[in-house]
Order: sequence, then C-alpha cells, then structure tokens
Amino acid sequence: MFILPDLPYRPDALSPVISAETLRFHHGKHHRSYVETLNTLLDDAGVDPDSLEDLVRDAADDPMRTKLFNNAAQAWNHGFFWEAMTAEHAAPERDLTHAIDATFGDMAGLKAALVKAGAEHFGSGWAWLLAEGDQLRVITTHDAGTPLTLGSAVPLTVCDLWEHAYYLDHQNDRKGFLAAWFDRLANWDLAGRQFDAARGRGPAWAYPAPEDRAGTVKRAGR
Ligand code: MN3
Repeated sequence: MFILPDLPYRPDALSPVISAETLRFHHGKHHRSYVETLNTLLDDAGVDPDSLEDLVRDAADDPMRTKLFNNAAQAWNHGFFWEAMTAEHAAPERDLTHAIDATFGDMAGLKAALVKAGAEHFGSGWAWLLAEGDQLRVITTHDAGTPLTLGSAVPLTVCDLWEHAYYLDHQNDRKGFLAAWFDRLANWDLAGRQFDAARGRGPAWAYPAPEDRAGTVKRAGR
C-alpha cells in the first residue's frame, strides 16, 4: 500500500502563488485519488511492489497497464512536485549554478526556457528540468508522463501544468503561474541534491516506501 505523503509545509506556505485552497484540493483530493486508485489496482491484481519507481518503470509502455501507469506515475510526480517547492527561497549551489550558466546562460535563461516550454505545452502535463550526468535540459511530459522512464535522466525540479494546479489562483494564465513558481517556490536545495545524484553522488529522491496493512514500512527507502 502506497501512502499519501504529508506536505512538507503548511497549506498556506506557498501563498499567494499557490493558495491554501488550491493546495488542499491538489494534495488532499487529486494526489489522494491517484494513490487510492493505485492501491485498489494493486490490490485487485494481487501485486505488492517494493518501490513506486520500479512499478512506474515496469508499467510504462505496457498497453495492458495504462491505468496502473497513469495512477502510479501521477502519485510519484506529485510526491516529487511537493518536495520541489519551498517557501524559503535559496539560490542553487555552485555546481548547479555552473551547469545552469553553461546550458542556459544564467538563471534568467533557465527561467525563460522553462516558462516557454510549459506555457507552450499543449494540454495537461509537467515541465521538468532534468540532468543526465552533468548535462541539463528542459522537457515537458504529457498527462502522467514522467522522466522515471527516460533512462538515466534525473529530474531536478518540476512544475505541474494541469489546470487543477493553477486555475483557482491564476485562471488561464499558465505563463504567469510558471514565472511566479520559478521566482518564488522552486526548491534549488532539492535540485542540487538531485544534480548530485545524477552525477553518482548520493541517492535521488524516492517516493516513500510502501507499507503493509499494519503500517509497517516494507523496506527502507533507497
Ligand atoms: Mn497535479
């Protein structure tokens, strides 16, 4: 059974970019629904995976398991998205700053690339900054799409492009939401640790390990 992780901050911590009302619905309704549907599907199939990351990779591109993939990947993407935001803004650490400057010119260049990609993305999905080794790139994925399925790519940060992420607070202004998210909420501390992981220095962020019905963690997270 996968859990719905608690938010790492109070529901009003990201206001006004993301209001408490949006966050309560997004976490307490949308994310909870993905986790509950995932657990029901696993229960029905009699499957008991050890990690959400492995489950997402196994179910990807299997047309018989599209519903399982969608709910598993959305559970993972949202768990990472909550961690990828913070109310305590801090600049990226030195190695990551160098990589950003080398690829995008500077932070403003990265912001322009992420905001453009996310604003132009057609329909629902996610805007990501990824690292493959020390190489950075910006991509978007559709619907539940996740970089977990992209080989060695490690996500550094992500912004949710689904309308449920911003419509209450920004109506149709996805570009404005992305710009404010980048300036005020992006967690460069997490991004730095993920960049370390991409270069073989420590573990990448992992979704909380599943629990059995008694609430005992099946095994330590990776
Ligand atoms: Mn969402």
